[in-house]
Amino acid sequence: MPIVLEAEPSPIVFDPATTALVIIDMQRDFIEPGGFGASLGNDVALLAAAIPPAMRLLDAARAAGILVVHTREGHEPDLSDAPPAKLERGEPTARIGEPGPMGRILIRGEPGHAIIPALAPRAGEPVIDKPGKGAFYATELGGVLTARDIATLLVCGVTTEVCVHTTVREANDRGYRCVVVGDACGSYSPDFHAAGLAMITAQGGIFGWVSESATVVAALRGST
Ligand code: TIU
Repeated sequence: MPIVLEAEPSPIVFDPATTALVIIDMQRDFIEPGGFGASLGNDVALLAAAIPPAMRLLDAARAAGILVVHTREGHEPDLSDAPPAKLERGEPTARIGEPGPMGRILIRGEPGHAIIPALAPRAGEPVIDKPGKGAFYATELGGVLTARDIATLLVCGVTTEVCVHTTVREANDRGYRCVVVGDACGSYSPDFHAAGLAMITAQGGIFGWVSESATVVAALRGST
């Protein structure tokens, strides 16, 4: 049954049967000290506020029976999928692939690469490993969504202006209606978080819609 969700810049009608919750990169490497995010000089504590709203969203999505997709940014241990342009970038305290307190930075299979326990994937929920910022580039995400006739994406995770934004831009160009759940997203920069959300809804919703976790949770509960 289609349901109406209050959102900016306008309400959006979506059918839970053709909707997926996509949780972007809620990994220890971004959220906890000693990982990739911290190596770039960020205060990782700024991402903590997104965790409880994302947990409530995940619970509601599971209860409503909608598809839940998790993504993880990271690379093969031999770095064969990490372009030099990414490896060489900036002046981090530890580069991708170097050892840290949670294992090698941003490498698949290392402790830091894991999704935080509070949002751990359940058996059967697709986990998309991505080498880039966007979740469609060089991944099977498009095929997963197409196979289930998904038309609308509820998107949350970290960081708002980097991997959430890149994924939403990719999805928008592929024809998906994207609802970014603002308080379930986090950024190392409050200013970029606010600007990132504003960019989604500007110009009549140039990349999609923005809503809040409580609004989405209430809508999903009403659908069951
Ligand atoms: N640095 C930063 O803000 N983000 C990333 O590098 N990746 C994600 O957003 N997942």
